Amino acid sequence: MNEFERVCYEQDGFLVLEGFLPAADCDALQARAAELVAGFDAGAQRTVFSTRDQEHARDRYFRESGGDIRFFFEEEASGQLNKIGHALHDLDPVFDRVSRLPEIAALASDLGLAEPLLLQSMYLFKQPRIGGEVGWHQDATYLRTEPPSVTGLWFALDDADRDNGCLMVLPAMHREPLRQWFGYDGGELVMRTLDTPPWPDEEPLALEVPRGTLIVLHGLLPHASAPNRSSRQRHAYALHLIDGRADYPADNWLQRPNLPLRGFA
Ligand SMILES: O=C(O)CCC(=O)C(=O)O
Repeated sequence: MNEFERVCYEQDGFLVLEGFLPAADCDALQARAAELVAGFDAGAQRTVFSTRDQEHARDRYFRESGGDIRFFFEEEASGQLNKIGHALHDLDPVFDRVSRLPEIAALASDLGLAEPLLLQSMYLFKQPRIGGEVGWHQDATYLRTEPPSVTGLWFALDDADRDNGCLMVLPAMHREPLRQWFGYDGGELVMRTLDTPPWPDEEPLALEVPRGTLIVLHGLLPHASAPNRSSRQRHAYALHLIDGRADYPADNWLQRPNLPLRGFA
């Protein structure tokens, strides 16, 4: 990251780095995701979820996904995958290798993460005509440290544009406070509103980017994506980093009791 990029990131709360991830690595992630999907028994999982305490099983499957590789379906299209998460980067050798490329480690250091930890990874499918929208949110809602440090790295594995649901951002809005918080209150997962004013009436910016682009997202920057209305898939890989110097409260939804967090080493 050069000085100009650093200033842009500080001003805007996001940074677009075209050509960051080589085509061979995009290919490797897509091929590996396809293998993981081929090995996943969706029928068996549906059986688990169709028991009497379906909600309970589904909830537990999500709660424990922070330290595992789990498969999540589209809400409005049964049987269609939405994403795989949330510890691909530690449990799968291909995702581990790409997530810990020296170029990513160098970028994390440039971003000011003195003790970077790879907290969460997601393979996002956004299937043709099926992939649903992702509503406006700040990543710090889901991954909170004190002080805030979460930083999103979003890799386009396909060309992304308005038609297939590219990322959208509200530039410079990372200076706004955290609006919502999602985590444990006692044993329950809750969404809590912290700050009520609506988002300022700004035109969102659609980040149309070619395959291999890395978009860096400040943890407080509001972002979203529209449904995929095209006949083209829009796969992406998202990695979320935190700084090990910050406190990671035990009421965050993502907990990894059996899988210690690792950096780039
Ligand atoms: O890929 C998307 O559509 C949204 C991803 C996202 O919000 C994230 O990685 O934090």
